[in-house]
Amino acid sequence: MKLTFSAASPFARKVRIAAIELGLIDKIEFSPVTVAPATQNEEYSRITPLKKLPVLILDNGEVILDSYVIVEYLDELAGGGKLIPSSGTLKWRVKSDHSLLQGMLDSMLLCRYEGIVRPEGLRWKAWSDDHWNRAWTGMARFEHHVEAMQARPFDIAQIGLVCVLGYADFRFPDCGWRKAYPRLDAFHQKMLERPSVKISVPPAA
Ligand SMILES: N[C@@H](CCC(=O)N[C@@H](CS)C(=O)NCC(=O)O)C(=O)O
Repeated sequence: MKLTFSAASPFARKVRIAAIELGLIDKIEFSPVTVAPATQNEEYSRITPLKKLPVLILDNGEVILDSYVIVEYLDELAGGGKLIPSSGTLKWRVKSDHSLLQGMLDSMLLCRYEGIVRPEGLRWKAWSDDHWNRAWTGMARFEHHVEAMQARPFDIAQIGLVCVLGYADFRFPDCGWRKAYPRLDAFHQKMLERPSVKISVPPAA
């Protein structure tokens, strides 16, 4: 199978960490792709009309998207219930935590695009402030229950949180999340002890 990939993408990082944790990394070929809003990539649009990465292209040509569904697919391939609990209260807690983190990442990415891709005269500060605030208040939510989260077996929500914090370091290095959220800082430090997390830290911007 092939994964469309960029080392800068927090969504692709999530899949990479999951694949390492599930012991499937050697079965995946990484295929570098460059995508950005307002830039055409016709070849990639034929693979996924959304023109977003990552997608997983199976050996039979079927395409699996998006990052959560890819992790779900890999989890099932590895026997099921490994990174996404298969039933009960924990399943819904983990999925719900992950949805919040996914939304936070979407908002952070929009802030990045607003600051880098959108022409200066067209930027809308109130809009990007609103999106940044969603990510920031999301971090506050996790600051309050990160210890309970960490007590669970390693799961997709913990991976999502690692990717949010890593992306904050990578694209918003002056945002001050470590000072504002010391428990998240401790969580992040601890997570960096995992080879899957450490090896996937985004390259220096
Ligand atoms: N919901 C998607 C989001 C993927 C996503 O937004 N990827 C970014 C790269 S980090 C992208 O492809 N952006 C290109 C664009 O929006 O034009 C997922 O979880 O896979």
